Amino acid sequence: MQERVFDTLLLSDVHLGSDISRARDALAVLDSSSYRRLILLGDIFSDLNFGRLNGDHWKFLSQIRKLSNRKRKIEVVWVEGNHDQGLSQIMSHLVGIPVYQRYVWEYQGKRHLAIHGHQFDRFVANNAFVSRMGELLYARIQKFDHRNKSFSRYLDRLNTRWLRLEAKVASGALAYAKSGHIDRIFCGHTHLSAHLERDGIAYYNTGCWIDSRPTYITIGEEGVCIREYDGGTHHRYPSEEREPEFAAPVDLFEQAGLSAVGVYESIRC
Ligand SMILES: [Mn+2]
Repeated sequence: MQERVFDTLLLSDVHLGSDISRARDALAVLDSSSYRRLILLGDIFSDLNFGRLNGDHWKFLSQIRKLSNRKRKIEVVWVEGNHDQGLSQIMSHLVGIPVYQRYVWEYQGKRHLAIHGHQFDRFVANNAFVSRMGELLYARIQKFDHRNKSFSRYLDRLNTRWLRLEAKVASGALAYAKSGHIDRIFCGHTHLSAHLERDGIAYYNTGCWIDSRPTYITIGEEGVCIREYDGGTHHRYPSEEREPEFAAPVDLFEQAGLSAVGVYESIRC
């Protein structure tokens, strides 16, 4: 049987450098799937401290570098997340792949856009200080939660729920896609995989790799699939459709330095 080759595989929020990063499992997915394009959709790093990377984290980075070798004919793209910000120069040198603020491509006549999603999260965008405090607190709790990390994982879910990130990001992303003639928009950032459609535009969230249910997305002949990694067996994960709570105003994008007028093209960092 011929191996299935996806047009694109997307994953986000691996948080290399965090104790609960599932870098080894993410690497297993990269190694066991075939794809023409790989999009690392932001927050691949947890922070800028390279001293926190362990062996698995370095293996993940080194595999990304290998995949980007021209002989492999795979287009590898890094889309900057809020935790990756400022890493674009280092990444293009260390790993040898281009870093984008947003990335646009076409497949089967549909325009696809990949953007991390923090741009639609007003809490992060407008309260950088408060957000930083939350991160520091979370890092501290992680440090003291050695045993099985269950509390950190629980807190991670609770935290995103509490911020209502998912609804904000989904509704902001859908509005953003609409104003730029995009058919499918892909985000990370919320750590919760999701799929919803509005006005003929599809929003997908890639989820994360620091949780008990790590997920990634494939795009191919059969369409878009949110897949759950389960120790070697890759389950298709039923997508949940939820109504976004409110629409983000277009000037939010302007504030974030993302023009919401015209037909979107990719933006390099
Ligand atoms: Mn993020």
